[in-house]
Amino acid sequence: MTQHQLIGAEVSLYTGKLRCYLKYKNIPFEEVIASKDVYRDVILPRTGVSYIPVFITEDDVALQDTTEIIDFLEQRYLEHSIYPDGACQKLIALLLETYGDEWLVIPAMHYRWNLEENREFAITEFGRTSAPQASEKEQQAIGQANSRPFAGALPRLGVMPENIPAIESSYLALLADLDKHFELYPFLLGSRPSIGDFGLIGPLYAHLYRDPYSGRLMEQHAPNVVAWVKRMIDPEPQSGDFLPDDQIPETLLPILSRMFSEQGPVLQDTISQIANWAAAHEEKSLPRAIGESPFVIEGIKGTRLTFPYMQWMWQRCVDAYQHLDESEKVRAEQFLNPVPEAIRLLSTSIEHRVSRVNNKLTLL
Ligand SMILES: N[C@@H](CCC(=O)N[C@@H](CS)C(=O)NCC(=O)O)C(=O)O
Repeated sequence: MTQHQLIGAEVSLYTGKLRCYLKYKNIPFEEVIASKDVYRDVILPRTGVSYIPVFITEDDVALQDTTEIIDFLEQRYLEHSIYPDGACQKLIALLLETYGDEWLVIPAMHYRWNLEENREFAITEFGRTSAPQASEKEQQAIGQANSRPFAGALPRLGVMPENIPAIESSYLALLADLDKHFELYPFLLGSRPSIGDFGLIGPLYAHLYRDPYSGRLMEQHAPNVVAWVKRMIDPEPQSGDFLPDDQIPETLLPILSRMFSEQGPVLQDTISQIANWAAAHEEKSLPRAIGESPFVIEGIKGTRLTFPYMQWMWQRCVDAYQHLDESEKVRAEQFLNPVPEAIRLLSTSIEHRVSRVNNKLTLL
C-alpha cells in the first residue's frame, strides 16, 4: 500500500473529526466509503469491531478510534501539533474534546433522528454509503434497515420525549456561546485548531451542520459557528498558532460551564460505576455499557446508559491536569474558578483506570 486510507462516511460524526484533522495536518490520504463489503472485508477483520472511522496507514497498520489515530499520527507528523505546548491550553483542549466526542452526541443524535427532514436525509445517506452500486429504491430500503440501530440508540444516549425541549434549548444556548467565541477567535485557542476543535467538529459537522434542518438552524443562530465549521472542513493546512503565553479565552468559560453542569455528574458516576464493576467482576474486559447514569439538562432530569469509554477520554484530562506544575495549576484553577465542578472532578482520583486493548476497553 502506498497511501493512507481513511475508511468512513460523510454522514459519520467521528469520520468528520478525523478528516478535518488529516486535512489540517496536510497528511495525504485516500477516502474509502465504509460500504457493507468494506465492513465485512476490512473493518471487522482488521479491527475486531464495527466502528468507523478506520485508518489504514501507508505501512498497513489498521487503527480505530479517532483519538488514538490522531495521537498515533501526531507522533509521525510533528509539524503544527494540534496539542498546544501551553499546559493550561492543552488541558482545556482535552476537556472540550471529551465534551464534543462524548456529550454533544446528544443534540447531534436528537436533531438527526427526531426531525423528519434530517431523518429522511440520513436514511438516504446511509443507503448510499452502504450500497453505493444499488438502485435508489434498494438504497432506501438498506438505509432504513441500517439506520434503525442508530435511531434506536436515542433512549440509551439519554434522549427522551420529556427532555427534547431541554436538549434543544441547551444546544441553542451553546451555539450562542460558541458564536460569541468564534466572533473573536478563528479556533478555540487562537488561529490554530487544537484537539478541542477536532472534538467539537465531530457533532457540529456531520449532524449539526450537514443535516439540512440542523444546517439551517446553525445558519440562523450562529453564523460565526458556521464560519468555523467551514474553516475546519476546508482548512488552510498547517497554518496558525495558539495564543501566546498559554492564554485561554474567557469566552470558553460558559461552554465549559455547560459541559460540567451536564456531563460532569455522568463523568463522576461513570468513574464510580467502573470501580463497582471492578469490585464485582473477575473479568477484565468491559462491556460497552455497564449501568445507567442520571443527568440534568436545563433543569430536566434524564437517564442514559453508562459508557466506560467516557472514562477513558476523561483519564486524558485528569492526566493533563495532574502533570501541571505548581504555577500552571494555579493558573488553570484561576481560570476555571467560575467552574468549580471542573476542578473538583479533575482533582478526584480515578479508582480503576481503563485502557484500550485491540480496540476494546479493559480494566487495568
Ligand atoms: N470513539 C470512537 C467512536 C466511533 C463511533 O462510535 N463511530 C460511529 C460512527 S460515527 C459508529 O461506528 N457507530 C457504530 C456503533 O455505535 O455501533 C472514535 O472516536 O472513533
